[in-house]
Amino acid sequence: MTPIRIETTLSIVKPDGFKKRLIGKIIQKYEESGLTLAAIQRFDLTRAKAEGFYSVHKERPFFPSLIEFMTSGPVVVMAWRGEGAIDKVREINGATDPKKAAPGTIRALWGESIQNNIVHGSDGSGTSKFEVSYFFPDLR
Ligand code: IDP
Ligand code: MG
Repeated sequence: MTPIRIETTLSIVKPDGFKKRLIGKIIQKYEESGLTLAAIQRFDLTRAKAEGFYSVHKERPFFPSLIEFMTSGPVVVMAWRGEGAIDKVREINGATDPKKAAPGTIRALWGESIQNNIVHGSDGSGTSKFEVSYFFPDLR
């Protein structure tokens, strides 16, 4: 039997998702997948906070625009916990580009562009640890 791996991963409802009032629908999708909410908070990200979060992308051409976008309105940051939580959240979110995202995923349903794609999800166990503690340093 494969051992059960309980993970905690970070999801963000980005400013486009917040403006479209999708918070409830997004939470419902994660809950229906069996994941459990471990932390949630609304933030108005400062430029510095957004830049630190996306620092792996700082040399990419889209970085300035991404920071503009992420600071354009409130976000809702959540930690979700459960078996295989990292992959589950990324599956529910769908591919980065909404046009390439599988039908029924959050990005396919509501995303408008490769940048304005409604949600974030951590991409691995290293990044999830960094990202969860970046927003929820006291979570255990
Ligand atoms: P991910 O969110 O699916 O993990 P990443 O490649 O890590 O995708 O990119 C982080 C975020 O940067 C994306 O979710 C999206 O908002 C934005 N982004 C990624 N690639 C592009 C691009 O080519 N043009 C504009 N924005 C992009
Ligand atoms: Mg990523």
